[in-house]
Amino acid sequence: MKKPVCIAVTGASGGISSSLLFRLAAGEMLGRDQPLILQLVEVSQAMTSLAGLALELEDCALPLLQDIRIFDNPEEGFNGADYAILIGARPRSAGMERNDLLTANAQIFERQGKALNDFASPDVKVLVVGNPANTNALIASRNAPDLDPKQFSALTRLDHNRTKGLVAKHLGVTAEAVENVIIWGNHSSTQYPDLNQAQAAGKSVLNQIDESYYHHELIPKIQQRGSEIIKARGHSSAASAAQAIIDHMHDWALGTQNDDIVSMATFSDGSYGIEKGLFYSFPMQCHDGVCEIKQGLALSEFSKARMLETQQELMAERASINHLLP
Ligand code: NAX
Repeated sequence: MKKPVCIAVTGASGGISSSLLFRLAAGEMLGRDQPLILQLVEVSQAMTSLAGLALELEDCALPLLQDIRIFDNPEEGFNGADYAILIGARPRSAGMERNDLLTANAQIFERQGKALNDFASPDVKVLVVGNPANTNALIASRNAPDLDPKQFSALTRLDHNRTKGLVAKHLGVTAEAVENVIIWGNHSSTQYPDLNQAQAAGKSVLNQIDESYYHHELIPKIQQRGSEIIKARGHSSAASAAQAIIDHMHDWALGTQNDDIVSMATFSDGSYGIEKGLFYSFPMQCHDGVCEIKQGLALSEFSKARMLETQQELMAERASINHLLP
């Protein structure tokens, strides 16, 4: 029997977590031979409902789940964490400006970054989901000076999976047959879904779809998919976000298959001319618990312009909270 790993999850009684936690505890993220301990973190007002969720998890009698611990603070919640999934964030309320939202979240992710630095495993792998996810990851990482920025990431796998699904539907193949799509940049409407490397059933996707459809319909559809879902169901994505979290952490921990590319927002080391230090979504490959940016991909002028646009948005986000960074 393997040694149990400790997984910390914030926002644990929210919409995404209600889809995520049962699957995670069943072994879908790290494999059905990996025992785990869940450390669930919420704000104090949500502790009663979190306690209820913990009872339900217990009642599943899942063979891998060794313990469930609940906390109203990240310092205890992150203690000894091998994995940290940061879902809880301040949502935008009526009348709140974009900068107010960034500042409110900066306070949350500053404290969580410090808590990870001081209490988590020195090898902790951190995924930020709560929006604005890329900039929240930047803030958490900057507040964790003892951890490598590469231990932090933000979720763009949902955008990646959406791209695969929409391309597959358009071409009449299964999503599994679509490989090597790339999301560049921010998890926002400026993200750039890039199909230049994409293959469907082994053939170039761009040779099979009309360029005008790709540029003028498919890209905006992927960029606006989150809003489309909110409009349709009255809540933001939950089950699909949970799936993306499982995929992201699974690939990080256990590796990407074959030569597949996945999308993750990671610390920019300047690859592809992207501003160093931003958390920017790149094409990634993972082996033995380490993810690296896939190098050497040719970029069209169209791609370069889109990549710059989403970089500029991330730089503006960083500028608005720069005074709060250590
Ligand atoms: P919910 O509002 O259902 O749940 C959020 C939970 O977080 C609440 O229970 C709240 O009490 C808790 N929380 C807030 N601040 C906290 C803190 N400081 N510590 C611990 N818990 C805290 O939202 P949900 O639908 O679960 O979405 C969560 C976040 O994910 C949102 O910011 C959302 O915008 C973001 N998303 C990001 C996605 C991505 O791809 N990066 C996709 C899905 C989602 O939209």
